[in-house]
Amino acid sequence: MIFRFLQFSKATLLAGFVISLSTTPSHAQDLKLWYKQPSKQWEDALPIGNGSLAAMVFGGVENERIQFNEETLWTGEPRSYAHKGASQYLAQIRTLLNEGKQKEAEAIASEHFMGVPLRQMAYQAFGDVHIDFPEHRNASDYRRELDLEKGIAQVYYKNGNVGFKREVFASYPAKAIYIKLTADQAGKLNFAVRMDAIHAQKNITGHANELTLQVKVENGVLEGVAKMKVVTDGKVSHKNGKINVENATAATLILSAATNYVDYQTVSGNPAAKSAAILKNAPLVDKALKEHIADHQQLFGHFALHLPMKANSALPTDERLVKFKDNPDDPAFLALYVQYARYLLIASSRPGTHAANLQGKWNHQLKPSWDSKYTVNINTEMNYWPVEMGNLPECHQPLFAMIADLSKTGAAVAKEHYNANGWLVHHNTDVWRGAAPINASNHGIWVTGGAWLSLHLWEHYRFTQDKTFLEKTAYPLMKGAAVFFVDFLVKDPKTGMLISSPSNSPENGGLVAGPTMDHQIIRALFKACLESADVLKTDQDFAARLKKLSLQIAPNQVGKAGQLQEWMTDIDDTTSHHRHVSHLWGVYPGEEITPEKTPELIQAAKKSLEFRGDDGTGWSLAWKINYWARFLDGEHAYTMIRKLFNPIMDASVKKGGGGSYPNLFDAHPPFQIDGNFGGAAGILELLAQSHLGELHLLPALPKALPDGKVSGLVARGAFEITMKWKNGQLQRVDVLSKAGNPCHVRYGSKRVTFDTVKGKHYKLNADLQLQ
Ligand code: FUC
Repeated sequence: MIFRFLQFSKATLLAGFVISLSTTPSHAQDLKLWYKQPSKQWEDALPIGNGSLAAMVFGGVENERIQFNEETLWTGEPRSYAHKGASQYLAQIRTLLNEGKQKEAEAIASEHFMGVPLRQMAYQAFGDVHIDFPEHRNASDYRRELDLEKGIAQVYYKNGNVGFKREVFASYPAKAIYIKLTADQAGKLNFAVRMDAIHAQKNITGHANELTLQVKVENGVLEGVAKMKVVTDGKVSHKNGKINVENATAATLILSAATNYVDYQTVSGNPAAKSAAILKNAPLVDKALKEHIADHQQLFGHFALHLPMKANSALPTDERLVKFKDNPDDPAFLALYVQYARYLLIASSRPGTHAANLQGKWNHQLKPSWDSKYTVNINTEMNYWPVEMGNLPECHQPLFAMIADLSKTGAAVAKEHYNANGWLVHHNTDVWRGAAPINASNHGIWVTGGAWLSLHLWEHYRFTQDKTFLEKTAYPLMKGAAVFFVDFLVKDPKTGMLISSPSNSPENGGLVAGPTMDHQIIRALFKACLESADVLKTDQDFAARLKKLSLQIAPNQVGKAGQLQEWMTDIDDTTSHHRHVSHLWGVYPGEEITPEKTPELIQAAKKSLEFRGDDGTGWSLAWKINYWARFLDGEHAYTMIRKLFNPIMDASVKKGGGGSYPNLFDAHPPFQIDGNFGGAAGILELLAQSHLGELHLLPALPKALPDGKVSGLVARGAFEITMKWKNGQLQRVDVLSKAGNPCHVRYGSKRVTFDTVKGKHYKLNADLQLQ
């Protein structure tokens, strides 16, 4: 059958095309990742996403591959992972730990205390779109790029004397992925398109200008349907699940995908109807592109960071990454890295979608590393570190929706495992909102996942000052998390202090009574609840109780090697280079250990970090950037940034320390997106810190960043900072007060305080004098 879908006037199309088909960067300060060759591996391909759909664009000449995901395609089924009757063993486990019988405690816990099943479920790749251009064997002037400002992946090249262009974007308003193909000479575009998947259970059908890919996961109840329609001015024919387009000037492929997942308890959705409805409602590409760019820029454009371009800044991104290793004088690369993280958040975490998982939403495997789920003993939280400072508070919303679900599944686990009120989450969760301990008792029993997540609600309030959010959403969830610890904390027979037992210092040292990190998190949660109760003028008795309990929780301790103790007893191995440095949580993202207020503890924390060393997995390096920023040591933070930017050009190499792949995805290795977000947060912490109730400007500026300008950087108290610095010195700053709070500003040893009116700007000079 032959169809003809007229969509464009050829004249307009060609005119627009010639201008944008350029093989050299228009100006290299552009917020673009760009390359002179197609992807050789998945970690070269460029990510796009609209929160629920994600895709990797490979940019091959003769064969384009667009590997895509839909966020709800996971293995498994709705279920509670709680272990019935586990709480009967709690006292015994605690006693064994008190008696120093760790192995026995772990053995009992393995048998009676772990989630059922023991492992959580896996996020799944969905499918691939393959576009074949068999005639394109003479490519020249090749360039592919990811335009962070517009949210579009593009490919340009010439085949003979005909220019070809591909624009690929994932639209949040249209809920679909668009692949627009154009030739700069009329009728020269010929290609075949098909869909495929790596699932054993799959079915590919087509008719007229549409293809349908159905998949079903191997181990679970979820199935997905992806649909693709071709809109073109060329001749369309369909055969054997493949669509051929001939003699076109332009063609757009519109892709939708959906599953039967409705929520963590419900799988009664109709994926075929959902994806058909998306396609039916999808606007034509010109309108969709316009709406997409507006939608993307309305978030992306809230923040800008300008750091100077240097000799290497104009290089393609992969070459620039390699060069950075020995010649890190490329400040603009840090700005690109921060903006890439913001781009990735917009692409993977939009209101109404799920929280960004271990790989954001980008996964090409059925057995991804760590199932590409949510590890909440660092990784999931790290994903959201730059979201408030980077002026993307909307992108925090999916995490809050997940926390709301977890407060329910976690309440069942609190009852079943600890006979406690409130809710908790252990070290992992998945799309089914598992909250019970998983994998192994020596690291799966870690009780402060929900508490740490809850602090994100508090941070959102601190940055936005949104009292309705605090009252309706944040405080009830935070309170539930705190209630759990009121019941759970137990007296340490040796010190008489309250401790968290059983738990562990994430993935280091096995099951213990009273890891330092837990106590820091619980104190922070109690403090957040106290302050919330104060703001909301509610729950005074509960607040008083938390205050009293806080003072009884085991404090931070300095050990014999001068280190901050990771546990209750002074047993830290000072030769260990373990990737987790969890006991420094109170330095970052916590704030109870600070240079001014607790100088001895900050010294001890630094000592601990020095013992651990500068190496680590991607996320570990990223966390260390933030630690050094909070130590106000910009030089050491910059050393860590260099390590995070360590080029890892071959993704099959899984050994060794972390770094960055050619597409700047963080390498654990393997790929894990947390480092992208943690690294960006660390760079922002060098420019401003606001956790201590004042806007501390340029608190840890490294020598490598002497000049720069930032705008739209958000600080707690709902202030938006625009500032410029030169030769390492602040030039001027403009503070926009979004909530009318009093403003305390600090720069070096200078400090100023002034009242503000909501919506007004306040300009200060380098001496912090109001202008
Ligand atoms: C924790 C870390 C690992 C990895 C995994 C996803 O288990 O210890 O390094 O990041 O999460």
